[in-house]
Amino acid sequence: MAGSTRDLVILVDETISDYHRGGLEAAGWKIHTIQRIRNPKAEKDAYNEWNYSKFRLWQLTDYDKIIFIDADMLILRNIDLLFEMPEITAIGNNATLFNSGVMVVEPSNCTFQLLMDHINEIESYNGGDQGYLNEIFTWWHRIPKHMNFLKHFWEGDEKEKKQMKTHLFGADPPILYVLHYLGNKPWICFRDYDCNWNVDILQEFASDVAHKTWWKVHDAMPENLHKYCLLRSKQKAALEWDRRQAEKANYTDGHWKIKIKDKRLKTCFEDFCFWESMLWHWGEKNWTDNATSVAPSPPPPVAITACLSNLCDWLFFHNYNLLVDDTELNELKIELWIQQLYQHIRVNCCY
Ligand SMILES: [Mn+2]
Repeated sequence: MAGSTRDLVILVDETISDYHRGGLEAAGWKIHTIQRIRNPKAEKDAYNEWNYSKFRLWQLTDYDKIIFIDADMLILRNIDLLFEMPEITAIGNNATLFNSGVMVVEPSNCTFQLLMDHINEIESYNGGDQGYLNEIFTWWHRIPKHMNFLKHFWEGDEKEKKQMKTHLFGADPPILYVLHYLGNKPWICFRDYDCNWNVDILQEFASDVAHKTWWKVHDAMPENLHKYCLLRSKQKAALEWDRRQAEKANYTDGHWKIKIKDKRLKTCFEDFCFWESMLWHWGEKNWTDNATSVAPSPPPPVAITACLSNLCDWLFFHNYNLLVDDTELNELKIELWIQQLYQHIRVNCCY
């Protein structure tokens, strides 16, 4: 955290496991458990269902002032100077709206109550906490973009602008104070390149230089923390899925051709490690274009033996993951899940 001398407090809800809390503690964070706050205007299980939990910041009244930071940022230079600024201090997204990724906040139960009182009536322009907070805090203090610099190339960015941004993403010693990783995050990609390259709608977020900057920080972390950055089997399959789509579309950046050397590809920490099986049916049909696509045909009738004794646990585990871990549930993920289930039956049931 770039030499901050202040308390590092992290708000976690009940969805964060003891294992991961342990990792956060080992990294120097004080764990503060909160009750989630549901956004009443969000769809069930949508990405923004619980993001009003951020309002809990105003209940941290042990502190006079907080610099709130999103979880998808690198703090490259000390930002303690922001403690001199009042609520709300933030960077501008445009002429009138602030970005809620970095904010100076002054905890107050009264303000918290104000936020909660209008939760059913105020409409957020983007469906998230940012839109809501911009309705409440219409008078705010603008700081330079370097305090929350978005890893993003806008469509209208000229070549020089792109070069300038790339220079900022990679500068050593750093020029930016905070780098905000929009799009796919480096820790859910392979080390070899920014996986935003493999998805056309995410390519505006792709920057190998910014990606490398994150990995430099990762490698400088104590070794015992690296295990918290391993990839789940499901994620490996999803990455390979995207790579194959990019190959099929023959994207000219050619990142999909890179042979992955990241050791995390071969490291597994889950019960289910055979992620390749999740892709067995890849290319047989196109899930996105064919709404009538069906699950692969079920295996022959199973001689029910020991396999079923842990099947319930397995089902519960994966179903739970699917609902709780995923920010968006789509056909592909459900399909992968069904394939995993069949794989489990093939491996563990004797028929
Ligand atoms: Mn963010």
